[in-house]
Amino acid sequence: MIEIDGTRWDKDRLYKLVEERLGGRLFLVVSNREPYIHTLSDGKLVCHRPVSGLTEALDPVMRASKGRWIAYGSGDGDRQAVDAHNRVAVPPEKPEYSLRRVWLTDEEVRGFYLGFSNEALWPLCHVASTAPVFRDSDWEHYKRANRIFAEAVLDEIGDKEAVVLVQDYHFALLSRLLKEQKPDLTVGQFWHIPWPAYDIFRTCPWPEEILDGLLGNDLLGFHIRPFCLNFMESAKLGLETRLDMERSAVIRRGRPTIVEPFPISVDFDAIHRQASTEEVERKMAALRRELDLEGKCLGIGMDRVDYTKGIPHRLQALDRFFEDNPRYRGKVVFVQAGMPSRTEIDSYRYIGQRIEDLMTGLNRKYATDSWQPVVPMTRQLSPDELTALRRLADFCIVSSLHDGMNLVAKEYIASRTEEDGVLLLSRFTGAAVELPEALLINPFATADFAGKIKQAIEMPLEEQQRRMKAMQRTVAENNIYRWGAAIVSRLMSLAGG
Ligand code: GDG
Repeated sequence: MIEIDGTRWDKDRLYKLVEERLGGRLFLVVSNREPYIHTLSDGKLVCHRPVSGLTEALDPVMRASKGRWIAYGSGDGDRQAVDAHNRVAVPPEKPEYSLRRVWLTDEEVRGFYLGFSNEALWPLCHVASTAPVFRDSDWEHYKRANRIFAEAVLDEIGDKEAVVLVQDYHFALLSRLLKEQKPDLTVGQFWHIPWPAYDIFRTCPWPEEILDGLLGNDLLGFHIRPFCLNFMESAKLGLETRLDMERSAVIRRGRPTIVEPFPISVDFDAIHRQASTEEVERKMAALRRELDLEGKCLGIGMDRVDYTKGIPHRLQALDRFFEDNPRYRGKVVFVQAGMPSRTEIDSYRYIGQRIEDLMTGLNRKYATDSWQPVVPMTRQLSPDELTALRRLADFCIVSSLHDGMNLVAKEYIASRTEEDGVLLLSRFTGAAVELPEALLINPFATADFAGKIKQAIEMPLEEQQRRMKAMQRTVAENNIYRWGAAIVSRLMSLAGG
């Protein structure tokens, strides 16, 4: 459980917490994606910072700890930017910590990242009607990549006392590998996606290895309690372990792994501030013209194109809504924004095609000369344009079939400077646990879902504001820095700090 106090957390407070609690230990973060990436543009090295809430949250932790971040070097300029130890000091404008890059061959990336991580573990954990693909060769690459990362982490640590925080499902085996070499390390891991029930999990051909790998951690975090309980049950049924429910721990060979929820979030204040800037207002005016929104109600969906996000289900519900409510034809516009992702994988190309077909079908069925019900927006939108869309939208649909947390929902809430707007949120997201004031939907129940779209459009302003204000309080208080503070301080307490 989160043990830090409930008052507002920000970058500076998180920085101080790390300074006070870390002592002389080295702090390391491991993730597949890097916080800074170097690319070559006309032969010149350019450094970018990919937009990511996780990088924002861990940035103060890394700056305060002067630590090391270990990640896969994916940029075409990455090798040129590092020193002989594969390190580069970041942030480039004012270096405060060090990024250690790990190199993987194209074949290793295919097997480890696209293969086992995203074609096996991702569908396995999401139980989203897309069958996992378990290839022996992907598993071999996954094990190998975990070993490559472990070697880099151990090389960085040397004989120092250290605390390691591992990110996500790409590294189920890493913590055990670290602990085998250095039993005194303190290692924690945050698993950003759900954990399924044991009956589902055991369809994986290597359940023992994965469970044992994760039990190399001193601390294992999930977004919400049900995922922790699923994991604990898998550990109990799948391995020789003992559960200590009072401590929320799994004991394996006498050593405990504490399993606790840490609901991730967004930088509420930063999004809220950005939403009020003139630049965002200019983008709003441009989008209003582009979409011809005068006198119309706007709904948005904004997701990575992924079969877990329930995008076809929302389009079917919209179809049903226009079918049942002809008077709203010509009056409601739905923008489906979102970048294609993982397109090297067949199931992602199929879902992209299915979404396109459904949108074309809807527009063919209802569009008139002057109105189109669904507007696909697949172009790369700038952060200002994304915020402008969120501010313009009278309602936002998040219809995941299963989702660890879902940050799109929290970003919509943080962007609502007028404290209005309606969030339709799938019951099957982690976010639904924290946001009961949203209009909760079951994406599979099309008729009910369509009814909720109508309810959103017709919701009186007063009710919108009552719900939105409550959700804003929740997200502002439980922001990304509170998540960072909770997980880092829990890890430090296990390290004895
Ligand atoms: C995993 C878990 C968990 C989306 N479309 C565009 C775009 N986005 C941004 C959103 C948001 C992020 O991507 C998506 O975050 P989510 O949390 O919704 O989903 P996943 O990517 O599946 O993340 C999830 C998360 O990890 C954190 O732990 O919440 O449950 O699945 O920030 O705004 N950004 C841009 N263009 C887009 O078209 N630039």
